[in-house]
Amino acid sequence: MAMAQFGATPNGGVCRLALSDADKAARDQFVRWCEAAGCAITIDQMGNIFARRAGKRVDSPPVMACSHLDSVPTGGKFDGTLGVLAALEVVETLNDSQVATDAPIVIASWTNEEGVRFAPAMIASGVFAGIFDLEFALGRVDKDGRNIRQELQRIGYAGTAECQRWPLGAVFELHIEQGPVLEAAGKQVGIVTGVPAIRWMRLVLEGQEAHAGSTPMHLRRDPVRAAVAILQNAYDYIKRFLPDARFTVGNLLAEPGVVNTIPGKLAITLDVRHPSDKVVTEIEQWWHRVARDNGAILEKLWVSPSVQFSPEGITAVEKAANVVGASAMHLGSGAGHDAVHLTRVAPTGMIFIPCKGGLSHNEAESITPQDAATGANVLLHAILQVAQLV
Ligand code: HGY
Ligand code: MN
Ligand code: MN
Repeated sequence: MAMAQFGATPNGGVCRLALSDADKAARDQFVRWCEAAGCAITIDQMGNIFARRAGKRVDSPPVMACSHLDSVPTGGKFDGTLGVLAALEVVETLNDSQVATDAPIVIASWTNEEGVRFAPAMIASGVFAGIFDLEFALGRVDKDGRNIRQELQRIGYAGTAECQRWPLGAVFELHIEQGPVLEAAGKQVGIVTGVPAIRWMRLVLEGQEAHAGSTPMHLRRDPVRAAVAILQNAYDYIKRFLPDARFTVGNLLAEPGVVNTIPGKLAITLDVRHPSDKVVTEIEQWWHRVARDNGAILEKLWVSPSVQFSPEGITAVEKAANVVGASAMHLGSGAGHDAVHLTRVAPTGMIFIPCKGGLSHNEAESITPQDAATGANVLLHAILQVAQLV
């Protein structure tokens, strides 16, 4: 709740866009709390924050608990933040209990998980895992043309540590489910099995700017009119891939965007998801045909392949849920997470707790303290299984 003051919105949510002043304030607070808990702080070239609690055996690869502090513009208090602060809570609990682990424990807060200011999402955990090139990532710009490199320098998080993978015993991420499944099933914990394939694209329809009053309807090249038919077809088309497909138009931008000028340009963002890479590729091909048939441009903003977490990661979470005595179920994630990239470099497990009404990316996002504690306890015991080698 204290972290939610950074970027707090009047409706009780947070707007903490990556590398904004609010993100900086949250980062600074997080670093202060970690230092107070005795952690050593490292910042890497992508501004990722690592807080390390020493282990008895310096040669053991650390166990990581991670998530993100950045949010979408009308985000909730818990998306990402829960996982970062629960990891800190684990460290503080071990400190209070004077428990020394064999392996070090590292808390990681990844830069720009959301990808809404700088596309694509999860870009910094992607550089760490070797999915994205550092220069590509540092050069990504926001709508005002500012890039990640400049913004990291501006907020004082342009770290010098190499942003690249290092040995990890295991990685765990606690996150709210952001969907309705756990709440409907009355389960306290989700043992996450995987994350769907995700494609972000932008369809750009060209028209001709002209006067809204003096241009007869049959003499117009109106991209909005073309978009109406396209979107109707798109919502019909996606039905054949239900119940697992997801299709979202998050932003429609008409330019010049004024009431009395027929738009010369209409840009439509497309977020397509499905557990099967093949299906998402088929849907993407459909959009390429739509672009071709309408003389439009289809930009590809992000390709994230479908991911299944490793049996080791899933089993570690299952065992931890048993130790805690939490009611649990396996489920797939609808949202993308940094764990998607980390599972490529270490055994990775994700833990979900319910959120009210399954609502997220909404200022009303909420969880109960009991669920937060259960999730943190499962995170603690998942970490201990790996960090406590004996
Ligand atoms: O888009 C996602 O799934 C995540 O919230 N970045
Ligand atoms: Mn998240
Ligand atoms: Mn999110």
